[in-house]
Amino acid sequence: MTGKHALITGITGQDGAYLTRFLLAKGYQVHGVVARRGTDTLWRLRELAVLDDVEIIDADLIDLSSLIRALERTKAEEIYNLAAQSFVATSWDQPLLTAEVTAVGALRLLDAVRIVNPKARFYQASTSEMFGKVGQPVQDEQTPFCPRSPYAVSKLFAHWSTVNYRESFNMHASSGILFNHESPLRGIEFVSRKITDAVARIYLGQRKDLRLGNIEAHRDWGFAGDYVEAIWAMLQQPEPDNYVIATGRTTSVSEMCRIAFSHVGLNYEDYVVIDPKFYRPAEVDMLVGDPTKAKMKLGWTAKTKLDDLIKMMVEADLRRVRTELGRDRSLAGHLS
Ligand code: NDP
Ligand code: GDR
Repeated sequence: MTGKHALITGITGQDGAYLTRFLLAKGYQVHGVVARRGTDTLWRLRELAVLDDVEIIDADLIDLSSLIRALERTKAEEIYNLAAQSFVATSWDQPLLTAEVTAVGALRLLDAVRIVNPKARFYQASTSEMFGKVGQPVQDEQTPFCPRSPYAVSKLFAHWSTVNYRESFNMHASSGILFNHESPLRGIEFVSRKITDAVARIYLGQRKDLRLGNIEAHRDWGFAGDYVEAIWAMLQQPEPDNYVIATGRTTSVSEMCRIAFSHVGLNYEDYVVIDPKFYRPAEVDMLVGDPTKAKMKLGWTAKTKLDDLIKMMVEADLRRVRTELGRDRSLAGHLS
């Protein structure tokens, strides 16, 4: 048990929830930055049964003084910057908000760490989207960046800011270049969860079809529960660095549909409808990462196979939809 204090921004997101559970199991005291919202954003922490074990701190990546107060109060030795406007499609509709949170927000937090405790260890959630229009078939830490969305441009700013603070101020600031990772806690707007939720609803008679954009896009998909272990391992290294975290395999969106629908005995081609509304102004066609450095230096490899991940997600969505239907039926019973 470490007894260390960790501060997580983006604790209410998918990775925040898994990282919280992982750090608590290691004996950390976990503090989470939560931005003020009109709706309840704590459902993932509840679902993993960790909400009661963390300290929630009201702060926002847009507000420097709130970040300074959070760092002063928690005296965190490890800071994980997971917060972002993280949905690529939205970044074309809200490019300035995306830059403010995802790019400048990371710099604000780096600067707050520099002011409060420059000896603390810092993790930046970088992304394979920074590779964008890729120049080489498999991407590693040396691959040139070519971002294709306001989101990716913002993440690249945050990545270079992390490297710059490492080099300028000798801070232990690491950047994890993570490829796509999914789970039953994935937001419904991302394609994997959109598919598994639709599979559950179609199978249970709640929906007739699933409308998607470019199903020929390929991604290197892993399980979020595995990826947070790599995030933690980066901050345990003697020196800060950049690491690609990936499975090394790429799969198309259409193949993901095939796996998900076949889990309930359906053929995806009978249900998937292509809707140009979901095409992006500029697409990242194909990503596949080379995680060799992570294996050599962190001892990390992706454990969960894509088939098992998709089955886990379909099963979770079937449970959710059945619960929803049960609730609706009992409400209808009360009203009749
Ligand atoms: P999510 O979208 O699930 O979570 C994003 C988090 O950021 C949420 O907790 C959100 O809070 C928080 N947030 C948004 N704006 C602010 C703000 N202004 N101040 C404070 N918090 C804010 O993302 P994931 O968990 O999937 O990803 C975690 C990080 O890793 C993100 O930075 C993402 O860009 C990056 N990444 C993700 C990958 C993936 O495949 N999942 C791959 C590579 C990188 P709220 O709940 O209130 O909206
Ligand atoms: P991505 O994930 O953009 O890679 O970013 P997303 O699941 O949104 O898209 C993956 C691919 O699927 C194609 N696609 C669709 N996507 C969505 N969301 N909805 C659709 O209907 C649809 N149809 C086809 C997309 O065009 C794309 O090619 C995720 C986020 O978590 C980022 O924060 C993170 O940095 C990267 O992964 C790595």
